[in-house]
Amino acid sequence: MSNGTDAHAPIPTVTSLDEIYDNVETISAQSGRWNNLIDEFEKRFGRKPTHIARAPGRVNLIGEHIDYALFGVLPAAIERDILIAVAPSGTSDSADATKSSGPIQAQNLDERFQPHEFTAERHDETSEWHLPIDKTKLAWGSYVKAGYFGVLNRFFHHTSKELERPQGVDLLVTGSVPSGAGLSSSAAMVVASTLSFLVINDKLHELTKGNLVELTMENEKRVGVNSGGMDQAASVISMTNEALHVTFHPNLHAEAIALPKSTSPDFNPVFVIANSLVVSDKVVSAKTQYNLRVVETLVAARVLGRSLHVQIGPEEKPTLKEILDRWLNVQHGTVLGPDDLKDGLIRLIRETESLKDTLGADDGLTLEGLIHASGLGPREFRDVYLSWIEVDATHFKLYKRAKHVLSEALRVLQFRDICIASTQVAGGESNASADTLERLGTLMNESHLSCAELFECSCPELDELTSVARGAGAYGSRLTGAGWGGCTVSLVSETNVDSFIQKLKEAYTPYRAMDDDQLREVVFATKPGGGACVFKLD
Ligand code: NG1
Repeated sequence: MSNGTDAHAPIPTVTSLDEIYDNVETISAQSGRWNNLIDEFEKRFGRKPTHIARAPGRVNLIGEHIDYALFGVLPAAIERDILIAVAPSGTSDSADATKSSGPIQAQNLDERFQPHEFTAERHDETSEWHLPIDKTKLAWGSYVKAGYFGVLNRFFHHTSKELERPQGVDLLVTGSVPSGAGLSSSAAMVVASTLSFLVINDKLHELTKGNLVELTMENEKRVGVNSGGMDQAASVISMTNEALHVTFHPNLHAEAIALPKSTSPDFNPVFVIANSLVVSDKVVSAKTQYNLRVVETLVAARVLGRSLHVQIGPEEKPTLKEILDRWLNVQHGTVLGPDDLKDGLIRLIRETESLKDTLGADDGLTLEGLIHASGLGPREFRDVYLSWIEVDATHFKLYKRAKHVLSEALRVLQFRDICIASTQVAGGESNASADTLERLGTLMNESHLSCAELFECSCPELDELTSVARGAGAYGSRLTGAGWGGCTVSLVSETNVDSFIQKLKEAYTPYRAMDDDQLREVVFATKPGGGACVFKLD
């Protein structure tokens, strides 16, 4: 792991845009946006911001819905980001200031998003902070609250310095990551808001990048989605021009993966993001989609493990990766290397096939069947698998979900291998070829099919857009992010990017009436950008 992707590295504080964006065109395109944010902050709050927290969105190149099963994923940060300008506004002036946090005034440059004002309360100095977040609605302020809540409970709890009082903060947000589009605007919001509260309370230096990933994962759960750590890791740890292979078990680890390059633009891969324009509201649909998949994969892990005589305590809910490690007798805390992991996955996929009926085959198990297959009593089952998360389903498709997760985890390792092999240079020449792009593209296509048919997280528009993309010359195309709407990512040769985008415009009905500016908003080439940081203003 290079230093830059080290989860133990400090969170960067920068003082100029060239420490964030790596080329002159991007810096000049971005500086207007940054200056506008500073001017608007001053107009609204009567003074300049002291800092701007920045967190990028991400595109997941491959590895969908496997982070919460603790298998590695391969995302990259994109240049689109969330910026939050902040300044302290003092501590609480209430009669008993230790029971109430400083006031937060959160505004958004986008007028569609209403301002929010709130403070957190607690019963006394030793109790948890109370800051209600409505999990049934999607409100941008919830992400701000989630960041604040995490910082309060981590740093202003009785176990830390009791007498310190959290600062109030004025903040102004602007974002270029579309929401509900699978580019992780939610994680970018939570990372940027967490950074804002950390910096204003002088706590930034107390966390490493890895700590920030963990804290923001916890914070995001408070909004109602039991996400894995992919988005937070990509937003925090990414490095310009490199994708990240993020692994979660036994510890969070990020390995920089250089994407293949070729001296010929014909074989230089470019990733193009295209928004299906179907908005997928993960929070609202969590019971029947995202959170249901979390439960299905966890129960699948228990049923598989039990059938393979893996030891599982009655109160545990191990993930598929943990079951695989136990089945392979990997010592606790030991990292299973990529080749052993691949072999293990291939074997476990075989076992999953032979246990197809036990896992509910294609139609799934009823709740009764699920409880029976788990080997737990009804009450125990509910306590372990259903008491902490709300789901709504008549059938639970353990076989399909497990098969997707295990085969997708294998594809991530194969994608990584191709990137590593093709970027190993001989005499300074990178050796990406048509074959490299075809092999990567095939894995992306297989990933999409698996998401659509086994994990059932696609939708007709994403299926259409990926198929149009293949017809328009992409080597591979797949949904990216949680799915059920949102974006696709396609692998295209550099030479063909413009004609590819033009062909999408002609073939995907919602794009036909768009002018060039509108189209640029929804279809764009991207290259890996840098991770989150705090910009310090004078
Ligand atoms: P997006 O695309 O941001 O909704 C979600 C999860 C990820 C991961 C992907 C599916 C959040 C914040 N992120 O991503 O952890 O599970 O779905 O691969 O919920």
